Amino acid sequence: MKKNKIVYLPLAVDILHSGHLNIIEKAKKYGKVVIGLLSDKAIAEYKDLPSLGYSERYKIVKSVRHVSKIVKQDTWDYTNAINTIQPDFFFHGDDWKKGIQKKIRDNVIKLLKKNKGKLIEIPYTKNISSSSIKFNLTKHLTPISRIAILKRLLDNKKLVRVLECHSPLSGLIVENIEYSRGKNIEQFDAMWSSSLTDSTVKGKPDNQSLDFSSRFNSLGDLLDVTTTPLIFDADNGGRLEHLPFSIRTLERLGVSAIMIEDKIGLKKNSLFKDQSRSKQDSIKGFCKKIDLIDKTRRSKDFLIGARIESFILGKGLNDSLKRAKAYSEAGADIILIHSKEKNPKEIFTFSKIFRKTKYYKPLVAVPSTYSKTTESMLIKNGFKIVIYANQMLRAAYLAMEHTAKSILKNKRSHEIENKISSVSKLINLIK
Ligand code: SPV
Ligand code: MG
Repeated sequence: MKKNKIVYLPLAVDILHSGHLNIIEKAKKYGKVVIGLLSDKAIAEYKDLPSLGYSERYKIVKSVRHVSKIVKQDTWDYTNAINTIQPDFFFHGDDWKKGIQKKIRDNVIKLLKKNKGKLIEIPYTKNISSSSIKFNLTKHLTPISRIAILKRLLDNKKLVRVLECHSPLSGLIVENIEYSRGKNIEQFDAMWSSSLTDSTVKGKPDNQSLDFSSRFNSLGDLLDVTTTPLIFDADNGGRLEHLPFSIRTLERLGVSAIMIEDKIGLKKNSLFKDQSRSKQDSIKGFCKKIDLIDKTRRSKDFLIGARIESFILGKGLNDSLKRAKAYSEAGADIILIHSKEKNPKEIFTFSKIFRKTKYYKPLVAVPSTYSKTTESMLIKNGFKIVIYANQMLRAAYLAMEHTAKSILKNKRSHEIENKISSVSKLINLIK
């Protein structure tokens, strides 16, 4: 080790492996090793949340032999670290020369030059990575560790992106689908188990004809083959006496959150135009349900979602704000402000006021009718969760209808073959 020289080495260390130890070993030859440990928030900007939170990763890295110091690296911009630490050497993998990290690299070179530091790039090791280890580990995820993921996502992501799943197959799609935007890989963070699409799959109306036991059965099948966290749409939660049993089942299955809506009587889907026979629960009545869930849940990682139907029922802003305050005080962890307007004006006005109060809880939007609203608009207007509540089933329904018609029309399946999945793709998915 060279005396008095400082080496800065930014790392995520999702899972500590020999690749990290090799780099640290190398860095030590140049001087005192200072690790810039990326925070959960910084990691979540580009990748999945790390399996272990910052404080756990901190403890692990601190115990590594040649690490002299750890500083929190809360962004991917190293300006602050370089200016304050003034490292003689800056270590980084050589996989950042292209793509969106290139800009960050150029900035590091510029800053190092000013401080007379030197950049040392280490060849990227392909055979070992936290991601591949993590892939193997997630196969052994327990329901308890699965429940906690949603809360961590909420703490560390700008927006938690949720898509409806109505079957294990749709769950596998939601879990595996990716979109590359530069170096950034976009994915869905969680699944929504919708009363509307669960009912539709069974050919029943969305009015609680489909009881919880049959929904829980299907849910078990979905959770068996996926690892993504799930939010369960529990309508109004059902009878108070039955609620604790539902909570037990949901927690045992590994569900991360229950969403209950403040309606009573025979339920009708909120997107129906005519809501004249739908009634809203009293604030007191609904708070009782929230309180009961709070007392029943075994872990605070299992989140309580309160869904306000005031806009759906034409009650307006003041009623929705009054309810949000009460539900938040009663123990709701997240608040869904529902709307069936064509634009998000009313929910944005709600958010603008509610987020300034001390009762603020992360807000959920369901942009089914106001589907032009982008995720960046939701973030700008204070929303933390977006639920795309029914699109997977709507897509499947249309495709199936189209296929059935084509076979009838052409008296063979040839004409539709290039519009439907190959059999081998299906076989590969489930092998
Ligand atoms: C669902 O998906 O079942 C919902 C959302 O409850 S909505 O259909 O908009 O009421
Ligand atoms: Mg529903």
